Amino acid sequence: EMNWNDYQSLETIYDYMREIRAKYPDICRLYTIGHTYGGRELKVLRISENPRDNKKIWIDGGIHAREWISPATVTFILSKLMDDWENQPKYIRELTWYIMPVMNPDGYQYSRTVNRLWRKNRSPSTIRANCFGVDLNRNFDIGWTSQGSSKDPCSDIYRGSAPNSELETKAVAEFLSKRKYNLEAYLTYHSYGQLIVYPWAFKAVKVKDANVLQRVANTAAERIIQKTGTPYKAAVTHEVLGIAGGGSDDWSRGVLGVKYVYTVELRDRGLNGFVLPPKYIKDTAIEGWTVAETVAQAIG
Ligand code: 0X9
Ligand code: ZN
Repeated sequence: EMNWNDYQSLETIYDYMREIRAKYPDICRLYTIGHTYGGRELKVLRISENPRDNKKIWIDGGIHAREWISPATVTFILSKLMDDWENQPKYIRELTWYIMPVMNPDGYQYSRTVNRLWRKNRSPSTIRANCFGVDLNRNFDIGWTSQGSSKDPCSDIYRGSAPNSELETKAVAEFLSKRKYNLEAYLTYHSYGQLIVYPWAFKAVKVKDANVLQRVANTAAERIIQKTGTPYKAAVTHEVLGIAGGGSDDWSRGVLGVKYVYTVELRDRGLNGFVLPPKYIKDTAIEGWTVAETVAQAIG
């Protein structure tokens, strides 16, 4: 039932994760790491031949509800890994992969059924009766009060009542905190802009090894051009997107100490924006997979 000719429902995505788990029970483990305000499961699939010793890579999508190309890309990455696991290069098979296609299932469902351009989750505000949702990418516990987020619950970039106030943020932060040993990469897929960006976002400073992160991102961008012809720009986050606190990327670098941290802004550059037509899913997903491959190779 899963395919990349169209955007899929949460149910289809979760069924696909279960299907992969059933097909490769020896190397897959399916976690429910928590539930949303709406009672939906938060699901993560682990792929590993050696969970005890492997270096780890985390990949998530769907932090923002309307960015449908993100869950589509992350499930595509899952398919690229699992359709031919035995023939993957060593640098892929010797990693432990954690894959979470939809971090914000309540928002995704709401965007699919009620309001296409919804961004946040769907938790109700206690201080503003008619306003819903927190921007999960402003709710992580780093630079939470810095600029680029809002304390107004009606805002699209509402940071929440406190860091980790949201069930989704809390579940991911707790899950990853327990697994930070050997966690070498954190990749998070968004749209749009065709960017590969790395910390920091919460302050106008580069990380010490920014040259390494820039070089790996450049390599990914060059490979993407070769494969699909689409230009991606590699850069420091605050320089191209402005300062914003509370992001999952900064949190994984600043709090967990993960080295290879990237936010990938997938297609396009604004022509269709968040409403990317389904005919572009496959090539865009190949671009997302190319970033993951390149980072996996860099971890070595
Ligand atoms: O603003 C965001 O959260 C991301 N852009 S989007 O249009 N997909 O909403 C960019 C995230 C960059 N990283 C941080 N701001 N920490
Ligand atoms: Zn986003």
